[in-house]
Amino acid sequence: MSNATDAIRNIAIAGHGTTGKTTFVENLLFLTGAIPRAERVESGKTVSDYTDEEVENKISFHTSVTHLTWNDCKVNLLDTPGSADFVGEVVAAFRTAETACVLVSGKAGVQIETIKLWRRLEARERPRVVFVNKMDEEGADFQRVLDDLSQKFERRFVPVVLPIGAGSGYQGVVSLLDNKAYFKQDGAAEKAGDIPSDMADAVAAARAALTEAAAEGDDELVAKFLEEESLTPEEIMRGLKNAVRDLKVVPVLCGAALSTSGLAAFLNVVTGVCPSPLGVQETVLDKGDVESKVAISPDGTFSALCFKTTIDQFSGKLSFIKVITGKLTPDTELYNVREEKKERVSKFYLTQGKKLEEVSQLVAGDVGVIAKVGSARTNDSFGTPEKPLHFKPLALPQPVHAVAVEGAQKKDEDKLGDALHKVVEEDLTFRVAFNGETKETVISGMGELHINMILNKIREHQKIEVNTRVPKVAYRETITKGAEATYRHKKQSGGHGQFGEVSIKVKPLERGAQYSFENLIRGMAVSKGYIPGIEKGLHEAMEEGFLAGYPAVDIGVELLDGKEHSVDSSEMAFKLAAKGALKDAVAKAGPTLLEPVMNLEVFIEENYLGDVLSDLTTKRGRVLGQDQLGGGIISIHAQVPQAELMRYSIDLRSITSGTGSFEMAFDHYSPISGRIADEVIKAAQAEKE
Ligand SMILES: Nc1nc2c(ncn2[C@@H]2O[C@H](COP(=O)(O)OP(=O)(O)O)[C@@H](O)[C@H]2O)c(=O)[nH]1
Ligand SMILES: [Mg+2]
Repeated sequence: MSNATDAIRNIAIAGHGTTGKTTFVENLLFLTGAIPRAERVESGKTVSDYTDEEVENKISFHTSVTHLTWNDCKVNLLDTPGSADFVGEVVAAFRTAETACVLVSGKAGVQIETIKLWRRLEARERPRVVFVNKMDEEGADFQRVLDDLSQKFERRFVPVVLPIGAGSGYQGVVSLLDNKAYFKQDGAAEKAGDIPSDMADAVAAARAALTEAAAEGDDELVAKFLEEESLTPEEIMRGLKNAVRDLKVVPVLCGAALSTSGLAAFLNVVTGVCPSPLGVQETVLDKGDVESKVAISPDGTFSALCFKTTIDQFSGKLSFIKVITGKLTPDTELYNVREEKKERVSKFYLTQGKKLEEVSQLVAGDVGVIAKVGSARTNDSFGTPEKPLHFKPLALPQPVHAVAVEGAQKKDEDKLGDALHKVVEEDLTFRVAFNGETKETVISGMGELHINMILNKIREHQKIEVNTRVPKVAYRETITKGAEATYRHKKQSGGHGQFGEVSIKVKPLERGAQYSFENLIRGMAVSKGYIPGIEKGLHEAMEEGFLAGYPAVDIGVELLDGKEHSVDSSEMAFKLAAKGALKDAVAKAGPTLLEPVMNLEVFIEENYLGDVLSDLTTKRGRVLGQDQLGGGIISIHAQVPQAELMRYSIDLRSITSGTGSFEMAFDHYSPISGRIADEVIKAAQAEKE
């Protein structure tokens, strides 16, 4: 096997849940002799679904990395999870692989997650191929799926294989690239043979279409094709390679992964048509966030990016890296660019699922694992102190599901905190935050499944009980009109008294402006030395809130006047006077609560539209628009108060029988009044008591 960068192919295997990705990878490993036999997902023994939670649930939660050899190329396969709960793992795979293979079911065609991951691939401008799987299932229809793809996505889809039969009559595929038929053999590799005679016309037509598409990948070939109306097989390969790299063409294949069918043709496309890492541009962030590019190349000093971290009970911390320039050898000094720290790394590995295979070098473009590198975190760049390249980190979507957690027993709190922070190191879509306002530890992630997986793992490994509840909403308080107040703080107790008087004016500021302070006192009414005390008092009052104990925002304060006493005045007295003045002024200024409002995008199948919309209405949502994404899939844009979305992951699942999914991000704060505000204030008072 060649170790050269141009002989590597990194392929992310992505698709809607249960389209057969894990089975596909398993059978590719089997076909190429990397494993002696292919296991079924249901057995819990596949190479790429190996964690306890995957074995137990029979679905993929993590991206796992496997590799095989075909046509003298090293092919790295990154098997990704299909569920939106684990999108972070998918994004990491898309960042790492030069090509994505999108699996769709021959029966179901394009599904909701297919659309969502396609959009991510478009944003990354990643070359891709489509594999139409499960051609052996009743109802599978290659042409229908092809039409479905063309209708939903603005790309040119070109078949490079044709199925022989479908459903129970499915026998294998015809490869248009080498003009051979590959017949499926149950439990064994496919058998090459002649193209069935009744398919001659269909094959000729498909081959002509493929030739035309390939020609367009290369100006020279276009000219030749126009003249001679044909290309040699080598020319077709070359043209197709360019067309795929430039996103002019998306090759479409098909097969039945479960019976190792269609996989040889797929691997021929991977090695012959899909781009190698060599020369692919990686984005580097220079100082001041200026972006520049570095080409993947075996030349130069070693640099790499960490795209995934796992913490294994036995092997400790494993950092998955992709080498960008140079190579990693046992002599390489590893330098963590973020930490500005040198690290030792004596051993590194290739992975075959959970199996680690020690290697003596990792060359540019390859992916592997370095073990027990203390400072390494996902998104870290490694290089040399002389040339510390900081590769652009993965951009991950915002968490959509949050719960408040606490140890069932007080003594478990520290253990829980440590365990949660470990997860953060592994998983960039998972966050832990202590909310000082609500006094809650809030964890958030990409869905209920994601959060439950994490908590179950902690419960099991740490042997602690963890309680969860719906988190409190981080409300804010503000005013709606201007007002003035004067407050005198005066105490006469024994010897020294306390005296300070402050007159202020408050006015509402623009949303998001937070706070402003202006000292308008002319003359000497208050000594300069007391002004910091006044400001402190105002700050404290803003933090403590006026209605329900939430921080006040978007209030401008003008200090109009004040009085001091030559003996009894102090910074403390002015602080208390300022606090009192602000409280009195706010009470006259139409105080109101603000609630966070989220931007929501919901993806659903058409038949659930009515139910989803009416649910959004009961959640006080404002629907901004709908997009027909084609083929009965709709996306809805809406703005909805966060208070109503705390359990949306669960609600949407039940409304859409598990098919819907959504993304959301904070948008703005909006005033609330009436019954809803009263309830928030009442709840806050009850909490206080
Ligand atoms: N009939 C049929 N079933 C398949 C095929 N490929 C996968 N499956 C089954 O589909 C189910 C989901 O497969 P899995 O590989 O876990 O899908 P993933 O969620 O995309 O990784 C399993 O029961 C597989 O055995 C196929 O080509 N034909
Ligand atoms: Mg899977």
